[in-house]
Amino acid sequence: MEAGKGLGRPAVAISGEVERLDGRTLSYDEFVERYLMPNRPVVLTGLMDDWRAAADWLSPDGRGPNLHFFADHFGKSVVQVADCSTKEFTDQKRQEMTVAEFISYWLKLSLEKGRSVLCNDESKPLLYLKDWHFNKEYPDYVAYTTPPFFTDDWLNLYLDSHLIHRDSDIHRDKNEANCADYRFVYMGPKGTWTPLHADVFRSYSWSGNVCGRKHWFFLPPSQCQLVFDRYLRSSVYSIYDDVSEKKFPGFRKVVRYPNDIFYVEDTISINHNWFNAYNLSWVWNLLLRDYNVAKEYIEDIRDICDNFEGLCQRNLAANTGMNFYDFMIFITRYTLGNIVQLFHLKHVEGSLNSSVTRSNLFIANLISVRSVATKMKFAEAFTEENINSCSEENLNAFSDIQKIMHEREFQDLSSALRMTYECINTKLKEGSLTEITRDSETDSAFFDFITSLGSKIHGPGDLVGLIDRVLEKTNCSNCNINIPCDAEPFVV
Ligand SMILES: O=C(O)CCC(=O)C(=O)O
Repeated sequence: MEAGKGLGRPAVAISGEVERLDGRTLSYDEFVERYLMPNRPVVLTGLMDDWRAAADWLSPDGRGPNLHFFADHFGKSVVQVADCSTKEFTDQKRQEMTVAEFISYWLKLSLEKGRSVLCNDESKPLLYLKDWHFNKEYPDYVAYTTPPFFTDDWLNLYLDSHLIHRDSDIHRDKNEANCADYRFVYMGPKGTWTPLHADVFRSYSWSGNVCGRKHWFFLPPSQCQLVFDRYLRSSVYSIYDDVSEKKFPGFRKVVRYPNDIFYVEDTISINHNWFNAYNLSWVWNLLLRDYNVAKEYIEDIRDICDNFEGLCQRNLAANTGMNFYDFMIFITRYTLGNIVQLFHLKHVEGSLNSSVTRSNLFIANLISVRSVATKMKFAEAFTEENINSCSEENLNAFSDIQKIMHEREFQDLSSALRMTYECINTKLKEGSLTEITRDSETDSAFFDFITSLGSKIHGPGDLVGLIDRVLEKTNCSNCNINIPCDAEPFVV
């Protein structure tokens, strides 16, 4: 979308094209520079040819979805299905059903003739299977491999080994399927759609269409305010709607829909949400914004609360999916994982200079965390008093470096990081992979190294100090690595 002019008010103009190119001809460096860092959308082709899903999930003539295949192989899975005809709060109304039930609905629908696509009969449900954690449920099937451009994915790498919440009262009901990961399958008949939104944690999103075509509308950050109500709480639901000017005073659209807008088709797609060094700050900015809203909401009961901060954090976890302590644990472990990798490059492979590109990735990560942790220092949740009254589970999970290093879940994260960056490195064509072997001598050298840096992290300030000491010890303090920490996320 682009800004339009005229009638004295800025308008959301639906026009413009997203760049399109062959992903096989793009290097990782170019991808970072041209798309990831400036936060620019792109269509990359040629990256799904060897996916098993691209063969199994299509009908024999290759034109539509192979619905029977889903019913036969995955029919018992219980999934979330949205009814695109029914709004519920700010989203579409959802229900649970089995894949077999959904496929049977879809097959019946396909038999109906003459359905208009965008002006569908609103009295009938129009069902869209969403947010299916397919990969988690069927890991052995290996439906696809994530293209290397999208593998620097801190969110899913972390969730493969860690729970997002530590607090027992939060994690009982929240850690389950919803937080299992952010790798999804979406599938729906033509006409299904998703309301205007910004993604979870303001993460990046990639989507691979296994079957059919979708239209995407992207709203650049500079235009975001045009789709919100005057309190910046809710946004326009559907860009096709007649939007009330009273409710959304900024919204006026100038429509120039692409010619092929009506040719959307039955689709199956794989969608991941992910964040990394280039957009970590968006996650913190969102948490801080939502925290302030949550706090303001209960400010009048502050005086009668035993643990006001704890209540704010619980509400934040419930509303946003993560709270400040969850995030602190996450960035601490990510930091330690990156330090482990740097250490190995230095001590096992001999010198950082022999693997400059790879070490730059780890250093860039540390610099990004440092920048965010610097902002976090000022949050009320991290005052001495509030840290001391946060739960043991939370405190232990970010404070005791030695203990963390010995945990199985941390070691799994660390190995996953190594494999990920080796894979990115291969894409960078830096040279052959060097196997990192763990032996007791290296382990003890590493523990000496980490102990020399300090053994406790009592909050974001200590994390900043730790990163500074690592950068100093590895002679990277003056590395010239470009991490834009404050680009803005897109609304989709
Ligand atoms: O594919 C869709 O319908 C929307 C997916 C989505 O919401 C996203 O990836 O952000």
